[in-house]
Amino acid sequence: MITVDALPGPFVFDPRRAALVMIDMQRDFIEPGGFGATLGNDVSLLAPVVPAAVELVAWARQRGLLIVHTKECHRPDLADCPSAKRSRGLPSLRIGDAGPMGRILIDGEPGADFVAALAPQAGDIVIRKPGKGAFYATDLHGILKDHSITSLVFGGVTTEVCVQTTMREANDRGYDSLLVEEATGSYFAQFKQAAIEMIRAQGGIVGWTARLGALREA
Ligand code: C5J
Repeated sequence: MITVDALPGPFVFDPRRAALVMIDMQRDFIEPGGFGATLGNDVSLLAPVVPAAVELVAWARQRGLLIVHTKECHRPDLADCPSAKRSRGLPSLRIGDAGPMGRILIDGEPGADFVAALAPQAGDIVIRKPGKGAFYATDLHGILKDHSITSLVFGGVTTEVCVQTTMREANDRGYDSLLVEEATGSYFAQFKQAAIEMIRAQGGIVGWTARLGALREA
């Protein structure tokens, strides 16, 4: 068993029954010209997440955790993109429009791919998801069950949108979840902080949070 010094208390898990879920570390969210930028966000704010996420993936590989990478993306024909999602707000480009990294948030386009430092390796699981939560309209729960996974370690972007949504979905499905603070990020520092506090409040109502250093020492 591995014990991580976490909040609101120790996070104890069996690495053979744990998976790292790295949420949406895609060029569309982290690099200029993608989905995040079209919404008016300063994507450079997410740059520090990349080296921390790389360290978290290496940590998880070394301990034998199953590695899962999710990507928020849609079919080229947009059949899995609700019109409410596509039409919302005033982005400079909408989902499916052609941008500097190909069509925005479309599976197979360069922008929807993972940042180079976090490219999946052989044996990793890749989940394509049309929603914010990684359990919605995907095979994730079945795959985790097939691997007898009961504990999840999370990193990725953005903290208060796809990461928190997926942690809440995981919580309702019976998983124990830990969010690693440096390995997640938001375009809004205050939303990241609020999400971290919401997750671990009330005795860990959604799960646990820990610093990367605590995992190194675990
Ligand atoms: C967003 C995500 N923020 N991956 N997606 O739209 O958090």
